[in-house]
Amino acid sequence: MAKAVCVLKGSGDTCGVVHFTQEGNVVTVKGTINGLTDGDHGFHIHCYGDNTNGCMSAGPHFNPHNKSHGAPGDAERHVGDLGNVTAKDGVADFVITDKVISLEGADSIIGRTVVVHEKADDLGKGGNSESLVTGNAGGRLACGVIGICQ
Ligand SMILES: [Cu+2]
Ligand SMILES: [Zn+2]
Repeated sequence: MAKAVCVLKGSGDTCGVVHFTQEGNVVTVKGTINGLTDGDHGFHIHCYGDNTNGCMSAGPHFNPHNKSHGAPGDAERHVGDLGNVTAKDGVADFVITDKVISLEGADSIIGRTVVVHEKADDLGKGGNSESLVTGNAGGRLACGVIGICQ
């Protein structure tokens, strides 16, 4: 079973850890993120495993098939579109399963970056052009590069 991990850090108080495990084509994403305002926060895999200029260097959403931004369950989505995580009392504790991201092959997310955002991801339904690119999820609170783990 393939496994990966990501430690999220940012310039503010937001931090967390996300674990990825893959069995067949199903990837389970299990994480805890602290220091969030209550409610939904966009949660994506961004293209580059580059944090040299903080979370901005991670580039846009991981999109190897040149699609528009969408919800995790949509056919039209970026590979990196994992929707939102929801915080309560400052903490988001979540388990997501997804068949579009992978820990191997052309759609592998290894060496790319997890980003948690300031605002909710509108899942491509915001009615403006930015919605189809970023989901209007706003600033990047914390991020980390996804690495192989034991
Ligand atoms: Cu993002
Ligand atoms: Zn996207």
